[in-house]
Amino acid sequence: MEQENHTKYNFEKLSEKETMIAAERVYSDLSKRRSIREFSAEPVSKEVIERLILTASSAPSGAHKQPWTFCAVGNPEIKTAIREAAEKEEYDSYNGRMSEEWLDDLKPFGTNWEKPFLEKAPWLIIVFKQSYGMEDGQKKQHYYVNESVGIACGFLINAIHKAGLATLTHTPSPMAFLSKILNRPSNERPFLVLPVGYPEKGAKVPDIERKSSEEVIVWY
Ligand code: IYR
Repeated sequence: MEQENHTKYNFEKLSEKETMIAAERVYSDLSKRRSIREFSAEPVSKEVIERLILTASSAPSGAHKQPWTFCAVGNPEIKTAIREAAEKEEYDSYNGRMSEEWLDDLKPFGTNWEKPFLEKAPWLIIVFKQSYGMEDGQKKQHYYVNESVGIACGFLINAIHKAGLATLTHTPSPMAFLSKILNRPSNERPFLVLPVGYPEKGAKVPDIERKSSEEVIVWY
């Protein structure tokens, strides 16, 4: 079926050899990415953050609704308010809300209720999912919202790494305080907090291993 609104896709085909080299390169580069919890206060320009968010927003989404809002917070007072509210929730989580098994699973990562990176990192990108759209006061349906926003966050994490910066997928729980502080409309729900910046000099990361191809792939 010919679709009138379709336009030619400019696809650049690589040779088989170039494809293998490219796949190896992307694996080697992305497998060096690590979640960072110790951020330096070194600034990152607004222009850089804008490019990273536009990359995230180029992700595929259900019916191309792009059901996301990225709040980029560089304002120190707002970062402080977010830190204080997040730590309040995290304190309760670490002291009663999380199960023994959960706390045990987190021991190797050395996490606790204190979240200094929420103030120190030059930017916090707070990702909101739009459960439905709002156009001229009318509710508009969105589709596969969690999948779409999850994919966009994957693009964002990749872009942050490729731009030579670091991040952390932070999920304070519950996250309703973010809607309040950032004054978001009721069709939006907080999805993920990503502090973005440079790692602190000498920052350490847990010594982890990743699952092998045998453990994660089933070939048919
Ligand atoms: N949200 C808490 C707890 C936490 C939970 C998981 I699962 C992690 O992988 C890491 C932390 C926190 O940010 O500390």
